[in-house]
Amino acid sequence: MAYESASPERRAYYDKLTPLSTAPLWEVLGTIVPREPTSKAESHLWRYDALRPLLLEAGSLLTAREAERRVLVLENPAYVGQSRTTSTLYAGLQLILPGETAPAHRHTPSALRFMIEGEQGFTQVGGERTTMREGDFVITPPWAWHDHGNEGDGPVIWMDGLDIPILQYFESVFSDPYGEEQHPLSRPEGDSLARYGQGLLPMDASSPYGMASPIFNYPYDRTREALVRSAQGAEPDPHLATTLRYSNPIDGGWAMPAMATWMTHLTRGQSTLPMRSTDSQVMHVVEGRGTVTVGEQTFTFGPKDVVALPSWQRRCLVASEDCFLFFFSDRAVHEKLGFYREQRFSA
Ligand code: GTQ
Repeated sequence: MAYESASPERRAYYDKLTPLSTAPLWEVLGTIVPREPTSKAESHLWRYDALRPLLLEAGSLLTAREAERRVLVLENPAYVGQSRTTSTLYAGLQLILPGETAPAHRHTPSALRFMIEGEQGFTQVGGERTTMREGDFVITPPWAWHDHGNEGDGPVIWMDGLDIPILQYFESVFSDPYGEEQHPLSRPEGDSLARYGQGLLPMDASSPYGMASPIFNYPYDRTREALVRSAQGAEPDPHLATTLRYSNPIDGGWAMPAMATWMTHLTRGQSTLPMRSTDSQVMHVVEGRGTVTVGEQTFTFGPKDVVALPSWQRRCLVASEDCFLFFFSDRAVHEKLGFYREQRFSA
């Protein structure tokens, strides 16, 4: 029970507070205002080779329509049953089989898709379709209608990242089924990228999606080339290696309102010095192999694996092959609310 170490007099006093829904701060002050963050979340690696067959098995158990979204949630072992990958972030692996569609709906949480397998999957967001290819980073802004499908002949698999736990904390999750399989299209494919994704902007540019970027597919071939060229052009940062963040072209900020996203490139043999930050992160291995150390634990990762990195644990990377690593984190919220902190170590 609570207050076990308190003296009998104090406990008798606390017993009078409890029925009045009142509590003594001095018993819990160190816990609710600690000297530094201690995340309850565990660092964890999900191995794609182990999950892929199970995801495909779900494909024979139920249709995408039946499931609405056929997803295996990557649940942090510290939060079983809570659909959380870190304390604030949700990640899952979604499967769409050939010819299937996942029906149109919208919700207040933002979603990102990071494409893992298949070249003929598509998502339709707010009236525009984009074909999703491996390595593409795709955004579903808050309250935008979206449906997904697969026009290829093999399975389509991607990682979903959502800020559901953040909105749950604020008790502000709403959702809305469209009622039909697909929301109508109002623009040709590629329209957003042409208008906003070429270093050019419409004269009176404002995002149709509020605080989310008007680019909703950042294609991997461009991102990869930008990283390779950046690595050739300058020495890597000791802590960040070669990292480029996905930005909203309208204001230069993060591409999504609550979730920060970036990609890190390390060449074979390269490593980073340890650092820690208050944001929790999810790392998806796009290409390459290596190790990631989080606090006391070191995980060996390979292509398509996913790793949860809790807040304020020292982390560093070692690449045994050329690596391209996608990250999303709650850093955008930390920065907007003014409590982002990080610390970089020299060894
Ligand atoms: O694709 O709309 O993994 O609404 C969780 C909730 C995916 C989606 C998820 C969702 C979606």
